[in-house]
Amino acid sequence: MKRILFLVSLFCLFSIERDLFSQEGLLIDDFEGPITKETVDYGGGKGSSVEVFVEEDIKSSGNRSLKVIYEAVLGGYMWIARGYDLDVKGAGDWLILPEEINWKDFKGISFYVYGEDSKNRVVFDIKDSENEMHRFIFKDDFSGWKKITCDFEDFFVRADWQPENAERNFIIDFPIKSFQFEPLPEGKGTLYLDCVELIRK
Ligand SMILES: [Ca+2]
Ligand SMILES: [Ca+2]
Repeated sequence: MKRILFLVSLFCLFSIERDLFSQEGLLIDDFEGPITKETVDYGGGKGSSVEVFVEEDIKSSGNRSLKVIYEAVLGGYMWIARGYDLDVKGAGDWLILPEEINWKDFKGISFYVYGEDSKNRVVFDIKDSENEMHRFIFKDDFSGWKKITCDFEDFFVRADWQPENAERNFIIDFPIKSFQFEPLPEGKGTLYLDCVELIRK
């Protein structure tokens, strides 16, 4: 019996491994688990607000996506983050740990967004190993799913704010520990996010 259990777990491990590595990218977050205040680090300030939900009908991969309903007002800010070393510890729920990734094999990060052609601009920030935030911006100027591709060389250092403990050297230091989305003011709407992958070189 023990032997069968061992073989079954081995098979499961190989299956997960195969799914993670079968595509041209490395899937790091598919939002398949629960979406709550305990699993997503999100919030807003100075008048801006955001709520997150599980979405089971509109999804790009797997069975679920992350639904975001937001209102970004002038002077306000918000964030929707997943990854490690965040205030919400349960947001550290990637499919693979940052330190287990061979970052030198990858040239960027991509994700799927279900847009509504709102023309709103949306930030995608990554936080590097020294807590420095690097920024990429895309525009919701499409309807339905679109793959957004961000090469690491296209990120710029976030100028408006950095964490107090950030070591600011203007370089993306690996491993990246977390990512976060922020619809920029002014705008309101709904976005769905799914399938965050690293892009192979
Ligand atoms: Ca998914
Ligand atoms: Ca850095």
